[in-house]
Amino acid sequence: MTLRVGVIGTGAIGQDHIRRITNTLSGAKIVAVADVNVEHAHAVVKNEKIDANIYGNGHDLIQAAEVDAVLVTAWGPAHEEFVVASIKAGKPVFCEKPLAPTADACLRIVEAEVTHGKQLVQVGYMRRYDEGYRALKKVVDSGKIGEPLMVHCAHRAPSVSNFSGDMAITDAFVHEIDVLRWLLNDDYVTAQVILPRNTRLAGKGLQDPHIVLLETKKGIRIDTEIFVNCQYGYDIQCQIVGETGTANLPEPSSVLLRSEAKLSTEILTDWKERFIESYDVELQEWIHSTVKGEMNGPSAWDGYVQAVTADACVKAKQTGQIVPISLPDRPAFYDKNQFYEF
Ligand code: NAI
Ligand code: NAD
Ligand code: ISE
Repeated sequence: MTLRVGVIGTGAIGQDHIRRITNTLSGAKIVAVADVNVEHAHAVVKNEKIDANIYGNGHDLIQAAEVDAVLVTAWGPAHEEFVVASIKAGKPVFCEKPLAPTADACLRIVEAEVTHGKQLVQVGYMRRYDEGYRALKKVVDSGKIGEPLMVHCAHRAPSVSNFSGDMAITDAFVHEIDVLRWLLNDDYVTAQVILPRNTRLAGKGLQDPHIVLLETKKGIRIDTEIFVNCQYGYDIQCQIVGETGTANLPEPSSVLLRSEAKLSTEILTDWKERFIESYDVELQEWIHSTVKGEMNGPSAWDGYVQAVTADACVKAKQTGQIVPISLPDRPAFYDKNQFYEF
């Protein structure tokens, strides 16, 4: 069976996902696209040479008979209405991160899914599908470095033209929030944010970098530098310090170059390239499991936990305080795929 997918939001990542489903992956085809900017949707369909119906409204796409499953790649504030409408229509929905910009909105999605009674939502946290993170998780789970005690991370991007407010936390750091709780099989209990000297290269009124300190239920301490105008590259670092050793996220493979009296390796500059294989694996697994009627990836509950944690980080930044993070009990509905082992 070929999964017939409708895409809502034909911006940067929407186009990327359309391309990978059309040209790289198997088992699915794009049959419909929608964007608030309809001309843009027309241009994407034309440029990508796909045979897809174009809708001016995401809700019409969700209701369309030719659409089996929905891919939401609109900007964050539009996610909730489309995810909830997909659930109500009984259609599987892959939603790009963040599931929604606020914890309340994520909780409404969780409630809609639990009420519907079948898991239909997957959130686009692709780092769980990254070969490097999966290798790191294997090492941690094997006990080779003993119990994890501390984690040191960095999330660096060369520059971000579209960031405002606290998006360094709510748009970029959310990837660490998700992947670290998966990696450690743990949840967070407190957040603290330290603001270093500001770079002169941040946008007007924006803080950059940030240091975020998270504490987990097991007492693991995580420090992350988020530096989204670092200029030199898109550089994701993660080191786990355990009782008997340390484990580092592997660097992306790169040619070791001896030239012009230098020994060097390239540093990637674009997030699309850094995690290109993870996006492919993530969507391929989503296609396969959706066709089988299963849902195995990051769930709406994971999206909710990420949003609660991000809210606490933003509050910690605003107040300078250590902010407690409290979550309601996870509905049993989500037990099956909690930290699903790949
Ligand atoms: P974008 O701004 O390039 O594209 C968003 C598109 O959605 C635009 O074409 C816009 O017109 C459309 N749109 C917005 N509201 C809409 C609505 N109500 N109905 C229909 N279309 C609507 O944004 P980008 O960078 O593609 O990001 C989209 C989503 O993907 C965001 O949630 C972002 O966080 C996520 N993302 C995830 C990444 C990842 O690594 N997983 C990387 C980049 C983005
Ligand atoms: P973008 O601005 O390039 O594209 C967003 C698109 O959505 C635009 O074309 C816009 O017109 C459209 N849109 C907005 N509201 C809409 C609506 N109500 N109905 C239909 N279309 C609507 O943004 P982007 O960079 O593609 O990011 C989109 C989403 O993907 C965001 O949630 C972002 O966080 C996420 N994202 C995830 C990753 C990742 O690594 N997983 C990377 C980039 C972006
Ligand atoms: C973007 O929205 C993403 O999700 C990328 O993966 C992230 O690392 C980048 O900094 C964000 O802008």
